[in-house]
Amino acid sequence: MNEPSSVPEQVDVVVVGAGFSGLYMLYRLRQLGLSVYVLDSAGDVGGTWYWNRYPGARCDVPTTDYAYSFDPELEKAWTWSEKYATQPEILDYLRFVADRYGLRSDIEFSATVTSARWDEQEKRWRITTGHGTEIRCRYYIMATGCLSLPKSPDIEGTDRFAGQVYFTSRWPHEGADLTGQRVAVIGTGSSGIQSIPLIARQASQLTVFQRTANFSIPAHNGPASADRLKQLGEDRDGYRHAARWSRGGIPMEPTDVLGVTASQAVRRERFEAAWELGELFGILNVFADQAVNPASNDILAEMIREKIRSIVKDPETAEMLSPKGHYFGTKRPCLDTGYFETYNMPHVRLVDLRKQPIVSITEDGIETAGQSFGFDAIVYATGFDAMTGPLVGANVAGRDGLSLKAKWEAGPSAYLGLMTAGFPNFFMLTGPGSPSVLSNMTVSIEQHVDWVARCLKDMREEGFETIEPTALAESGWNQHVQDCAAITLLPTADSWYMGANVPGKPRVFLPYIGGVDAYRQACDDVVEQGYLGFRMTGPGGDRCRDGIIRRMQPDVAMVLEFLAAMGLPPLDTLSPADARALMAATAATRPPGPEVGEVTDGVIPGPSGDLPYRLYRPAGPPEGPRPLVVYFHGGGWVLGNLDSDDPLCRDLCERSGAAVISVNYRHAPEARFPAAALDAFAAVQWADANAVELGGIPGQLAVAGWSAGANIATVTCQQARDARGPHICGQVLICPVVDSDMTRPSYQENGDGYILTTTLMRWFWDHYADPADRGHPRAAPLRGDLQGLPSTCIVAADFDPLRDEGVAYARALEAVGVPVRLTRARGHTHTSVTMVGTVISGAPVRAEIAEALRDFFPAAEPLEHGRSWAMPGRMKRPGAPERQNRTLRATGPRVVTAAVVASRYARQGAFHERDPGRNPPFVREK
Ligand code: N01
Repeated sequence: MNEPSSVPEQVDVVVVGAGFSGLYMLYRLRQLGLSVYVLDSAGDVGGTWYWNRYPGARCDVPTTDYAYSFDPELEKAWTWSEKYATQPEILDYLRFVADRYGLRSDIEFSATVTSARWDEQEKRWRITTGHGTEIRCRYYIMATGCLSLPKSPDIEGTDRFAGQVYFTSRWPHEGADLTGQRVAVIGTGSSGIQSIPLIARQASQLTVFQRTANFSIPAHNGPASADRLKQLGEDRDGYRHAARWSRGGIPMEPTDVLGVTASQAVRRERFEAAWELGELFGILNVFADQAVNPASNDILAEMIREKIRSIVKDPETAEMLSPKGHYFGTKRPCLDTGYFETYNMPHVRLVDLRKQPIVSITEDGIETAGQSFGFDAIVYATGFDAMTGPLVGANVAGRDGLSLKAKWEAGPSAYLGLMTAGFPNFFMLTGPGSPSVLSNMTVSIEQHVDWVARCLKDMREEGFETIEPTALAESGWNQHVQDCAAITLLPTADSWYMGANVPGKPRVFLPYIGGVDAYRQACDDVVEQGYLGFRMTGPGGDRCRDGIIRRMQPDVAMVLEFLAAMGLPPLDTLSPADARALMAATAATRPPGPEVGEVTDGVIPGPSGDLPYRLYRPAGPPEGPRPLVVYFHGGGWVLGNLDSDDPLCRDLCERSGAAVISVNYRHAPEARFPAAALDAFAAVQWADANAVELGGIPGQLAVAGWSAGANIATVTCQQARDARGPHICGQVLICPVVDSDMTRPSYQENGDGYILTTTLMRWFWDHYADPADRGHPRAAPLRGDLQGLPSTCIVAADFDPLRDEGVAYARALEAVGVPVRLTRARGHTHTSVTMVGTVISGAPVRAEIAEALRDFFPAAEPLEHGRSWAMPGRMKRPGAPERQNRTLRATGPRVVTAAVVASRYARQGAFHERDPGRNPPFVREK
């Protein structure tokens, strides 16, 4: 095998693991001229493919893509025999690679690392092996894989069984002959689903113990896809490039088709095509919104369940095998060969552990609630302590003896999934916070290895010897990883992605779901920005450019990209009329916002003519009057109308339970300052006087507004205070304009590139107010008297030029004793929080706004007149507003247009509103 003849005392780099990542890391480091020593507890190369030898073990990414791409000659030299290669063939491939590049001479097999300790004095790692040797190295790299540490089966009595015990993850090298035996398999993840059909061929009786039914589609294994081979043959480099810059690590055009809006025929056609294709990334790409929209996901899941019912003859067994209780794709889906068909065999039986849990493993079998089973062999296919297990279990101690296990007690924390603060020169390949298990592993591995190799080369060239991420950069990346997950359905499942399969493991979404392409870009950007977020030291000095590489919410970034791609003219280059037309056209294509109980349009008398209003009444109980919120739309006093903020008003109404009356006002330049402010005050006076007729509770009135609407909302509060009425309980100011000073830092930081620009803001001011008026408190309320204003909720968005004036207003209000709730819209722009139905990450901010609104209003018994409120018209008094009962529901064409826009977003993952309070909760049976 040509292994090393002796263990070196000191090398540049120690790598642990000789699987796909460790072998390529060794190859790349050698190219840099570094001395490397690789340790692996296995008897040969292969990593996961060395250990997972159970019958039926195969890759489930097509072999055309599940291979190294760094050397075209290697690709020419190896031909895969099947679309999905078996474990022996993949192991042969890795042996072939090791031999071809002479890698074994730097690999010690059957060598377990027992501890690794950073020596701050020497700036070296001290690695101790099970053989008692110590190796010192500058860099320590864990290439230990994501699914390499088997989970110990958390089942009572596992050591009592007297028969044969097998683990799929540690299958005997000599194989296991189960011919004629009574066999139990526990677990129906990928390993169980791949092995069960083959075990069934040998066993005389097979009983499968299933806790969670899993989604699986047929692999349709056979020769490698002719289409992929053709593409590779014609343009190998182009194909590999496309893979590297794809979402999942396989070239694939993401679909635009939304499950919720596609016709039955289109849904069926797309699904059947994916079923026939037999590729994971195909079934994950049936609908653009399946990972984010529960309704779309249900459509797909039900089509898979139909297939299961059509394959499995016994209806009761079919029902048990039909996954329920988790969305498709939120636990890793499987590819199988004859899995569901296996249950049609007379000697195969399925036990549903939800109904009949295991009480204990006994000496001769398994005892479940109500039934005992006798077995000759038990196979545990119970999975892994995924992603973090192999790292925290490796006894790694960084600076000041800090152990990785202790640092990650509440969940992993890593910058780019590559390094973690406090552990200098310690790298993880495919670590938590990198795409790894959500991608084609080989592509992600090559990217990580290439990045680390480049980093070490750059350090050497610039005279640095240590590298370590900063706490700020690390926490920023962790946040980004969680933000990306939060806009999808994945965190809703009890999956190993969430650490939920291991009792006591913290629940944190472990991999990065933003995509291989987005991740690669982030890593490249870090380098481009002088290793942003890393501290490097050495003879070359001490260098640290601290910062966060991705601060924007992922769906906000997608919206910005989308808008940039549309190439719309900047509003400030248009006439007000054209700008209004453009706004209206854009608004017509949005998702419509949630249904509410009732929407009525009407007009109220303003100081200079009628003002249109739209009243939103929440659905559902309690019947009777509600607190009333008078809302003013945004648009820089120039743009906007009742339609422009309609989805937001629906959302506020539905979330807060208050009735919302959105009132239009005169716009500039036709009606300049202070027309808008005067109209707003008149509207609030009128709403207060007509609260009962509007279905409001007298005395429970708040104001709200976004942007310039927030400006006139708070000016109204100042006016109401001065006029000693009406009484306003609270004000919600979303990204408000409260000052005309455009020199605050947020203007410098965010004045360009985030929709509301400095130029546009200037355009608004120029249309609205003469320079002499811009300091007037009715234009710049921050400069007014703030004493005695009502409780206030202010939303300040990170990427908003108006951020700092919003914060300044909050501080000024606090200073005079006004209760203030300052809500930071983390990673948002001036407009994104209001993009209901498109920007999912805005939902928690709007939930906070709704909570603030509820807090404004004293809990009150419904008033007597409440009973008759629900019957519109009954309460109408002379002069009271006409209730038109025109309910604006999402109409067909509107939904379709909105869907077209939304699908563009959805291509990249975002689309449908979802937040924890809104998902239909599953009843967990565990
Ligand atoms: O493990 P799993 P796996 N009592 O965790 C059940 C990759 N892989 O080895 O879902 C009863 O998916 C558990 O039930 P539940 C692939 O990424 C790839 O199968 O927790 N049951 C589940 O059914 C895959 O996702 C390939 O309710 C218990 C099963 O055991 C990952 O590895 C092949 C239990 C474990 O499923 C892991 O797959 C194989 C208990 N106490 C694996 N504890 C390829 O094709 C656990 N279970 C490339």
